[in-house]
Amino acid sequence: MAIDCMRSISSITPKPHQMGTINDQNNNNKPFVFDASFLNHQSNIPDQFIWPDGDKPSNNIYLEDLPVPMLDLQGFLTGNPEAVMEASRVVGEACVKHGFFLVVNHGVSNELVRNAHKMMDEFFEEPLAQKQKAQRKLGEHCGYASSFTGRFSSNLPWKETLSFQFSSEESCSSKIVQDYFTNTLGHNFDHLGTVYQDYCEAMSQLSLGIMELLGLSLGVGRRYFKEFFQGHESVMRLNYYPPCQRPDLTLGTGPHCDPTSLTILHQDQVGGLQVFVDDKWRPISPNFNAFVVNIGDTFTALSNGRYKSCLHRAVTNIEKPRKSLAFFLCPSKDRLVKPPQALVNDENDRVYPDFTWPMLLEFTQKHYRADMNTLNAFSKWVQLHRRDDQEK
Ligand SMILES: O=C(O)CCC(=O)C(=O)O
Repeated sequence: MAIDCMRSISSITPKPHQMGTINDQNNNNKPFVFDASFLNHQSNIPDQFIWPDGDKPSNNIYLEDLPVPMLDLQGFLTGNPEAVMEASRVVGEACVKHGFFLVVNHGVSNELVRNAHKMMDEFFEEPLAQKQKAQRKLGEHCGYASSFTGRFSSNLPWKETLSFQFSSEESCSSKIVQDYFTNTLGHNFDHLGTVYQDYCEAMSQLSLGIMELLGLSLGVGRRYFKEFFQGHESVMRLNYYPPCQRPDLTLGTGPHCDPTSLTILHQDQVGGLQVFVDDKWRPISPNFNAFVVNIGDTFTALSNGRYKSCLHRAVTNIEKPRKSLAFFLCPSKDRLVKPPQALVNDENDRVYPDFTWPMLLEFTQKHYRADMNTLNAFSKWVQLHRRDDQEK
């Protein structure tokens, strides 16, 4: 989850010669916008979207797909004890290696997934003014955003996103997503709210099931992490990547590890997700029947460093728009993130300090652009602040 933070639209300062290149509407000192309908025909890519040589997709020799294990959840969902143990073994092995695996027979209806993609087309094909009704506000991480509404002015991602909160807290889970769509976009978008409410509920259930397997695989029991994430306050993000005439220069999502706990991603049939393993970028090809699941930094901390949160990115392509649906599981805001005692012993010292999810979120929003070192940088930052506080 590359979490961008709003500063102000005017803080982006493109060179004067680029103004018309980015968007002709901008000539009269209007704020810059990522106008996909204009940009996707441009072969003259604005500098802000051109990544340094080391990150350019053209500089990577592509190998075949990353061999990620395919986890069949049928036996787990029907309560077959042998299948549960086998599933937890597969998950554990993947998480020690790179933290990525696929799940199939997951119990989420194909129709719901198809509708969730269809609703993305409806939203992102709306005129900009309509999408901007959900504009992400200063300091917030939910809402409609494009590259030019983030806090960065270089290495910008070639995409638009809509992010919203989901809570499994009994008191507010009933219609949090539906209410968000109605309140920000109006009643014409009620049907999107209904679909994404159902989708988030399905993701919540699936992620808690995966937490059971993660608990078993780490030897702390099936209930430990499931209970830890009860009442979770998670984020759903719709990623919309317009075609780009220079996919060799740009990235749809820059390289990052997710600071969150667990990500469940569904990509459409276009392809673009890549994971950095053994010093190489390796694609994970689309599979409509599968969700791509990966460990985030917060779970790395919960596992006392045993399970990896791995660098990944999304590349662009010249022909078709690409869509992905990302559900980011996060602990509720007052939960202390610390590994279970069973994972800390004489051979395994504590690796990361105690923290809460809002602290890490704030760090990635205000102080640090998420990359492969976020968790280490955050740990140092926490320790430094705690030392300062003690010395006061
Ligand atoms: O679209 C993708 O394949 C990856 C998206 C992603 O990494 C993110 O939203 O953080």
